[in-house]
Amino acid sequence: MGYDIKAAFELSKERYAELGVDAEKALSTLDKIPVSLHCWQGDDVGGFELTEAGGTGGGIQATGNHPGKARTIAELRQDLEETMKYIPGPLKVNLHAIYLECDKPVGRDEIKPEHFAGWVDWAKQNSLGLDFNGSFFAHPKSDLTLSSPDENIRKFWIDHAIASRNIAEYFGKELGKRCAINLWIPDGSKDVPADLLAPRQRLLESLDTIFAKKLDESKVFEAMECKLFGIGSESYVVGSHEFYMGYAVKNNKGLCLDTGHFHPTESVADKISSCLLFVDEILLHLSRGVRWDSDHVLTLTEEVMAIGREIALHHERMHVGLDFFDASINRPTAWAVGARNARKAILYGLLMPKEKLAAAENSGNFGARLALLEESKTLPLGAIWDYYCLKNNIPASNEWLDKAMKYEQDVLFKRS
Ligand code: RNT
Ligand code: ZN
Repeated sequence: MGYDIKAAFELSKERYAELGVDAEKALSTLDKIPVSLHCWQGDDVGGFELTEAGGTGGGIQATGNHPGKARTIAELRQDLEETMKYIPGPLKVNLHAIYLECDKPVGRDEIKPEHFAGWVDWAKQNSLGLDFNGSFFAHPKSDLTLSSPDENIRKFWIDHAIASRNIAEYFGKELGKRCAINLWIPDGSKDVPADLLAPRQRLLESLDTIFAKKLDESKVFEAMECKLFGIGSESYVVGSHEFYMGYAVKNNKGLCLDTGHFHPTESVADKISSCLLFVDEILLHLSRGVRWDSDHVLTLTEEVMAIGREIALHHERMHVGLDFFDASINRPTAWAVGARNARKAILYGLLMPKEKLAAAENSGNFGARLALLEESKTLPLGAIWDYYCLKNNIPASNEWLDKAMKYEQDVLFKRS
């Protein structure tokens, strides 16, 4: 007889129950927390614009040339559909403006809902919500964008941002699922600028113009994403954490926290509770920083598990997205590993022995608190996870990988 996932779950459920944790309840909560799959892992952030071909720029290069990347939107959707067979629980798909469908070149300042109608149809067929991002990189005008001293360039990107908001609203209306729209710009400088203030003042004015028209907040959630540094913006980033935190608080907007965008010893898990005291909602870009790169595939680190605990507590005010791009390995595998880890981390959070921890803390017994936290790391999370996969008809453990490898042979390697 093979390994019995259901029997292992029943035993493990008891183990959690001893600590006052209801594993069934954790799974039903997990079913309410969507994870947004970022379309750009499928084609190394290339997009399908008919103009402006070239690298991504802005310090977000995907490195590697593993064969089989999606060459068309049809292939990208096919790969997403395959990947979604490996990930249990509700998903959304996060699009960038450069993933539009068009038969002739369309300026970024002229993109319209009609260029994304195919995505909406596809999302409807697959019961998915869609998220959105304006694309401010990989363009001849994207040296400085919303902070550019050149008024025409600034206007071009303001128009792009406004056009992107209209598309987000269209997604929210059409799909009946709120669309999270995020704004990230690559603006910064390699060396120390003489004037740190002026670009930020211009970005502030640009944002005020972009957000002048209010959108229906039941359809759209709007966030802005900071970064500590990028390749080519090592010394100065216009949209810093303080900039967007201030802007979001003052203007009632959302924040996007990308886990690769801070100093390596800063904890995004720790930031969440503070930010949520001052902004209504947070979007997460789950990513793995490795030295100077901020976009490795998400692994199940202690920091990601700590973020899972925060999501478990605040999921009604959080949007969970992924943001990494690895061109050196099988792309659906990268997606699935990252998405499964995001969900495992949330499950870990939902399975924390919260009441026992609180009791230890409230009685001042910090030794017990430490012991409980450490013991909870080796509770049978894997058995609960396997059962969650089984319940959702998703292959557990290495079985999904066999499927991914077969898909690679049968489909991806046949692409030239
Ligand atoms: C870049 C930001 C941004 C992008 C994507 C493509 O540093 O993280 O979110 O990765 O929008
Ligand atoms: Zn990001």
